[in-house]
Amino acid sequence: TSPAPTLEDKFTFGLWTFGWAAQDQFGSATRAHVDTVYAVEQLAERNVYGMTFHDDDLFAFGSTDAERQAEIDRLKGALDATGLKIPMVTTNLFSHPVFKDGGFTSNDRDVRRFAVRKVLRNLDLAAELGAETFVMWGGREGAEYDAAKDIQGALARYREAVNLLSEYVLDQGYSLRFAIEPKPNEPRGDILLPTVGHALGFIETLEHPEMVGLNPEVGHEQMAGLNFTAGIAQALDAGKLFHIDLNGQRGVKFDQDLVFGHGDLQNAFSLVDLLEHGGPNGGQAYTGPRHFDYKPSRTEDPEGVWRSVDANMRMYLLLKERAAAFRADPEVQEALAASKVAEIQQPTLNEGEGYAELLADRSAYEDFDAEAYFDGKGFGFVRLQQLALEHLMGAR
Ligand code: ASC
Ligand code: MN
Ligand code: MN
Ligand code: MN
Repeated sequence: TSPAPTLEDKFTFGLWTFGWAAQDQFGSATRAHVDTVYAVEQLAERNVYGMTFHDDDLFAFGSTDAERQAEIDRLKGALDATGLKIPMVTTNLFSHPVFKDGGFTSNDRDVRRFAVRKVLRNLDLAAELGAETFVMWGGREGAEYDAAKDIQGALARYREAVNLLSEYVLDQGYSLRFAIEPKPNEPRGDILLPTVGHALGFIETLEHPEMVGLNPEVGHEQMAGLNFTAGIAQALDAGKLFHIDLNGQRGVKFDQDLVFGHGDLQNAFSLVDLLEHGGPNGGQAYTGPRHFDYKPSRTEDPEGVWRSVDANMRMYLLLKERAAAFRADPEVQEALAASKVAEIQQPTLNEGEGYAELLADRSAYEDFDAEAYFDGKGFGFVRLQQLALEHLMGAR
């Protein structure tokens, strides 16, 4: 099968992904800078829906107003010519040395004021380009040393910044929502809001929690040893999956940013099933952009880079086909029923029942024979998982 991307798939890529020149901690760049207009043309040719960027991806930090505007105008020209969209914009508060101890949460107050101003300026640009989502990845918001950072103070400053930005968006009448991107570590030893769960808790402390959701990244949760699909299900349950960063990661190690599906393939399969179908019982699905935040490996030349762009979309579409086949298989439906996967949808209490009625129900406790109940019978989860993997492998 050869599924081909369409605009309805809503695939999007960061300018910094295929644009990465592949410099790393141990070696210099292996590829040249990718021109923005050329990139927009390449994406549009592939039926990619949109592109995203950090301010500093589009115009170098420290650009004059004229240089900045020239790059914005070149981008706009390319968007007009191709129809490509900019659904998300984000701010670089991590590359310049001034942000070495963070942006919103640097111990240095002048740095914090500069960081907030940099974001305010970028919000105007995001709104001008019609973006719906404004991502905040706080890569430098953190510490290496417990003695060096007042975490409660840093969270208070993070909150202060997001509250101010929310107020600005409301006052300007922009239709932007914020999406916080968790990451446990790298580049800092420990990053604030390290997982989906930490960020969900923080959002509830904000002045405008309704304006702030999440941009979880596959590899970032997996770096913490967590099940990404399960975290996404909780984000959907909370109504907070505003955006998503798809990529690949193999286990608990440095952030690999591999092509989507080139890491934990099983988890990628269950993720696509969740995003497309809302999980086994047709719960909340995801309708936003399928955004790839990966890095073409340092070994790749320009042709390899564009192949890796295609690979992300192809992996998603192949997994989508496999997930649909899994759901449609009568044997899977039978196995799901045998495993009582739908029974989780049934409330534990009867209609109108409270604890008094439950306490009065002798069949629930006094007459419930826990020893005899299953009488040696299991749930059959392994059979179900085997069926899932056989579909994933194209064996059914
Ligand atoms: C982002 C984002 C990340 C980082 C990383 C920068 O905006 O989502 O994960 O920046 O891609 O290299
Ligand atoms: Mn307000
Ligand atoms: Mn990453
Ligand atoms: Mn990301």
